[in-house]
Order: sequence, then C-alpha cells, then structure tokens
Amino acid sequence: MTNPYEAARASAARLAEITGQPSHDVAVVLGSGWLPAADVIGDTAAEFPISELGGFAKPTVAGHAPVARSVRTGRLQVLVYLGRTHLYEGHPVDAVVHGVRTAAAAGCRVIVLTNASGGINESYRPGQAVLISDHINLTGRSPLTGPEPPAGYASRFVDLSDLYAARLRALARRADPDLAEGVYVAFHGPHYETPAEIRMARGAGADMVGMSTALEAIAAGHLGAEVLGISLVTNPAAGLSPSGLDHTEVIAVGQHSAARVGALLAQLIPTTVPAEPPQPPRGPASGDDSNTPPGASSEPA
Ligand code: 8IG
Repeated sequence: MTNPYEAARASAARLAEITGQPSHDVAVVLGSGWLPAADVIGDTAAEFPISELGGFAKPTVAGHAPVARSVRTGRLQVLVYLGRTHLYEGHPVDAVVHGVRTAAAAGCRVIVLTNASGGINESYRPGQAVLISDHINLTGRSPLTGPEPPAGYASRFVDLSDLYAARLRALARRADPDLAEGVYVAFHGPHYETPAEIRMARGAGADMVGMSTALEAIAAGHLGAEVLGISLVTNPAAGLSPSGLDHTEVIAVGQHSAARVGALLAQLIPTTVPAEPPQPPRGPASGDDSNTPPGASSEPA
C-alpha cells in the first residue's frame, strides 16, 4: 500500500496534467453554504471531478460528483475544492485530509479552510463569518497517527502553536475590520451535540462548533502550509435556542450569506501570497539573452 504522502504526490501530478498548471499557490476548501464563493474567487481555468485525481474517498451522497476547480486570480493559481470529505461519512482520516495533502504537494503554501458552524458564543448572529483563531479537536483522531512520516517530511510530533496563522488573520481583518475571531471545536458527528456537550465546550473556551476543519488544519500545518480558517455561524448551538436545531434553517442562512463571504474570500486570497522578492538584475537590460538555464545560478554555490 502506498503511504498517504506518496498518494498526495500522485494526485498533485494528476492535477498538473489535468489543469496544465505545473503548480498551484493557494487552496480553498469550501464548506456547507460557501459554494457560491467558488464563482467569485477568480476565473475558472479548469473544472474536474476530484475522482480524476485519485486517492479521494467515494462520496456517500449519490447523484453529483464532487468537483474541484483551478482558478486564476491575479498572479495566483488557486485550487478550489467545492466540498470536502467528512469523518462522519465513515471515511479514514487519510481520506479526510487527502485534498489538503494534495494541495500542499501541488505547491500551495496557503490553505483556506471554510465551514459552517453552530454558534456557542452568544454574541454571534446567524450568517456571521468568524475567523478561526484556534481549535479544540474533539474528534479523537489525528491525521498523523501511525509511524513517523517518510524522509523529507516533518515529524509527527508537530507544533500547533500558530496553526491558524496570525499573519493570515491580520490580512483577513484588514479586508473586513468587523471580523470576530473565535475558537472552533470539532466533534466527530454526524449527530449534533447535546446541550451538556455544548456547555462543556463553552467552558473549555469554544466559540463555535462543527464537524470538520480541525484534521485538515493539522495535516496542512504538518506540511508547513499556513492555514486560514473562516467559519460561517449558521445556528445557535444545542441548548442555546428555544427552537432547537433545524437543518433547513441552517441551509437557508448559508445561502443568504454566501455572496457576502464569497466577496470576502475574493478580496482576501490575492493578498495571502506575497509577491516574489525582486530578483537581482541578471544580464543586459535589453532582455534575457544569457545561456543560463532557468533555475541555474550564475553565482558559485
Ligand atoms: I451548520 O451546531 C452546523 N454544523 N457539530 N454542531 C455541529 N456542527 C454544526 C452545527 C452544530 N451547526
């Protein structure tokens, strides 16, 4: 059996073939309610079923095949997943994080994880987007379970102190100064929490609750990518609303807010990867007529 890192490299190679793009710069995972954002991030260069990349779990929902897009915005090539694999579908953790590992293998140094969540912090309103400042992983799982990763990869004992990069959160607040920040607690699901579990999570410092993102963030951080997490709060968590949890309400709130959060992503993504630092001049100003092959240095090593 191939290890998950090799599988991701194979998927990244397929991605390059399918899209004609040797690498991608930023990946975006669109969670529930975020789908319309896909159309405003940039110009779609390619759209394909993720099954063509290999290594992804078979979807548990029949009917529509999950797709990804290669999107251009400015000088950046963005890999957009229009959906994700959840642990609660019964898939192995490696399948849940395969999209993120593929993105990292494709060159993405910034990974944007979006989701929909229940609000634990009672100052949050349905339809509000909140920056994830940190998480509490209550799934009981880790994408780094198993032997040490192969040579060339970081140790499985990875530091998560700045998992949701402060640099990216600052950029997001520049795009929208009203953005709140909160701690996301991930439960395994698919059932919603009991009111007692929500009281526990609140006591532990959680502001919003969901069933995704944490494992993908860990896998991305392990691969050295910077993570930006944004959660669309769509319902008060269990025990915090007199009416209880209503899935159709959750969907309606998501649809209502999608355009706004899409605009935020579209504005933010181009700022997340700094331009290459200016290169030292190499040769005559009339153009590059040197015989130096690309990537070769004219300086001694
Ligand atoms: I939308 O209240 C959404 N997703 N676990 N709890 C959990 N996931 C959610 C919730 C919620 N709301």
